[in-house]
Amino acid sequence: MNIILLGPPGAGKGTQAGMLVESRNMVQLSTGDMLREARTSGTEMGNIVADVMDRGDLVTDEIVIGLIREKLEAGGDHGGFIFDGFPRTLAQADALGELLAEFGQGLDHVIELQVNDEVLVERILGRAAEAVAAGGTARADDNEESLKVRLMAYYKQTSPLIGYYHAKGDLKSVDGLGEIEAVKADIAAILG
Ligand code: B4P
Repeated sequence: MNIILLGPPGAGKGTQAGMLVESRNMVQLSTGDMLREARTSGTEMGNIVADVMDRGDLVTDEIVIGLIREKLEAGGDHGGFIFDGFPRTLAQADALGELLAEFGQGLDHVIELQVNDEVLVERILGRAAEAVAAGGTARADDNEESLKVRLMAYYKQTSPLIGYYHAKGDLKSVDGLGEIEAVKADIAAILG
């Protein structure tokens, strides 16, 4: 079973994907995590990625699609892929469809987590404050300025995917405002 978790920054995609890995032996493909790993590589590509992410903008389709291709090529024995934070543009969505076809796979569900901006801001700035309170550092893009850009990028470049997958009949929407366990139960009801 292959699924996409779609939603704005802080909607809980990463949180829910992590729990699906535990309960269903699925593999989480978080482009955010892959890009955070790339930025620590010290390569030219890593430096470009770091600047774009810190600003809150989207990294180029070419880089992100390349990262996903590598993961699909690696294959493995598991319960399917959770695409967490990918696709984020229509070009990425088209590329994912082509990649899955190339590897003889399909897409089973696209789950949209619905959360309003007020709560998203509260969660992300809350995560930043918690990290600092624990003696660590906040994620470089978990600040008010970058968050504004992240939300703009979501509404402009990613939200059109809701109509795209709705038209294909793949879209299911879940209220992402509830407690983490409540959101988990709603997703489990969709996956069966
Ligand atoms: P991501 O790493 O994907 O980060 P995100 O969208 O901000 O987070 P997510 O929705 O997973 O929220 P989380 O569960 O962590 O992207 C970061 C950046 O990478 C992007 O801005 C972009 O630059 C780049 N990027 C990534 N993918 C890309 C792509 N495909 N194309 C181009 N660029 C790309 O939850 C956030 C907080 O909320 C946590 O503290 C969590 O504990 C809390 N929370 C979650 N669910 C909750 C709930 N139900 N109730 C209360 N709190 C909850």
